[in-house]
Amino acid sequence: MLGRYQPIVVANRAPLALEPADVYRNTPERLVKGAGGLVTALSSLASSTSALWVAVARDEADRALAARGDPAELVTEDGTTYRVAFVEPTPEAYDLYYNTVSNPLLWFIQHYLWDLAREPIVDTATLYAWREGYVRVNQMVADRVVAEALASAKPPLVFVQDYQLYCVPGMVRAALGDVRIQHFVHIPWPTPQYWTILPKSIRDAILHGLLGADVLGFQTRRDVRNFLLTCEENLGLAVDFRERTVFYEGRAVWVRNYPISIDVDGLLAQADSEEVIAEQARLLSWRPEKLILRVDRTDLSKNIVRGFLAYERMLDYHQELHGDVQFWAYLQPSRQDIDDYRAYLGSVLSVAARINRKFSRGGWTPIRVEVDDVMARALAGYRQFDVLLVNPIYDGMNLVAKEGVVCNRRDGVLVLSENAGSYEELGDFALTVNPFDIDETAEALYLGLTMDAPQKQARAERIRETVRAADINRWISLQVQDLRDLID
Ligand code: GDG
Repeated sequence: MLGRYQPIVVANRAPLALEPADVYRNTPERLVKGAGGLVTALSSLASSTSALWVAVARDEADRALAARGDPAELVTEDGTTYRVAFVEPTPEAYDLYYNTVSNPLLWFIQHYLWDLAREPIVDTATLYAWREGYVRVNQMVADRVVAEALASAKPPLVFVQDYQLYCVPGMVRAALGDVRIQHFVHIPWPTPQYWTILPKSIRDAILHGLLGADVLGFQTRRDVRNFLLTCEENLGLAVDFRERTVFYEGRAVWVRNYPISIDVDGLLAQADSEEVIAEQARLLSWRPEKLILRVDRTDLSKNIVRGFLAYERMLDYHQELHGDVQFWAYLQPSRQDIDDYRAYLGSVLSVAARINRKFSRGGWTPIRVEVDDVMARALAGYRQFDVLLVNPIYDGMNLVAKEGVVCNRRDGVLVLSENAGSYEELGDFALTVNPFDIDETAEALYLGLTMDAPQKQARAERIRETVRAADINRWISLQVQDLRDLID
């Protein structure tokens, strides 16, 4: 079905990045594929159908790639070819679009992260950042999609990604009229009330923008329900909850959940690579008898500090575990140009240091924090954990939960927040927790560490089966299937 169409994938980030040559280390320039399931999934779509990828140039390295062609034909180290059309906003517009509106304003709203008694303060600067940053960059992206659609011999199929580009579907529809558009939101969709933090002009523009699509994809059923409610309550639109449809300007917009997943075979092959084997050897040189692991970006939504406080409680209650257990937090630095994020990483480090001062004895350190960005090290951790802690405050899906259990060699136990998207699929086989409750989390960590082998094996097996049955290819195929139903 896709062959009759020209797919256009639209995302903030290109699927690859340029790592410039380093004269001091004597390393050549590299074109590296972006990490994560989204790139993998959309890459298979993009390479099998010669899709075009429209992305925003974020920095000098992206601008250097943009200069290589329009669209640029780019071949990554592993031989995959991408066609990428970059839009190039001014650094000021990009900063307002990305660092003021998308992160933190929208990200904080969609993860319920604001401390509402104090923040956010909305003023004319917010409206300026929205207009001159977010809307402006969205318009540039939409214009580029429209130009490519008009230049194509085949009718376009537009796949827009995520919260940075909410206005794009409406803008593309305004220009092209009859065109098939799908938008997928990777992060949670909060309640209608929580959206009213934003000025009406902004929150309405977000809904009008999204409703330009034919199909709106979310991670979970809860997100779908919240979106339908938001359309009904905040815009007064007619909504059919059974059919999961919003009636908008004479069209029926389908709202569906497509839980994102992982490329199981690709991930397992990567976990067998030389690099991961070397990282595992390193890990085995220091690992204690019982290993608790977390792998996260240093994002406020990931709830890293409460994870440490829960572990501290567990050590308070269970002195017998002292010396035998270690909590390894493997953290990727994230958004360090935003003050709240820098401060958050500071609290993560200082809470870990306090707990280590409190309990360390002999050669034993209860928490090991590593802040780095080496995927092979995360995979080595996945292979080796006894308990994997995934306790986000709110999370769209959380792929670490899926990847970790699929790769693990010890039938390790997943401790999972009831507010992670993956809870809908994996909750029955994990030890689930309220992420705010550190006593409950402490108890779950303890249960996970002491669970008997048959029970651990049964739970891990059910998670592996669930993830295999709904892998990343299914995420894509469900979306394509719905578009096919819509077109036929
Ligand atoms: C957003 C939503 C949603 C791990 N270590 C390294 C590294 N990783 C990879 C993991 C995993 C990815 O990073 C993290 O994905 P998550 O899903 O856990 O979280 P977000 O980054 O917040 O992703 C989330 C997702 O989008 C997809 O829709 O599930 O809810 O928030 O794949 O393997 N990556 C790199 N270095 C590492 O050291 N580069």
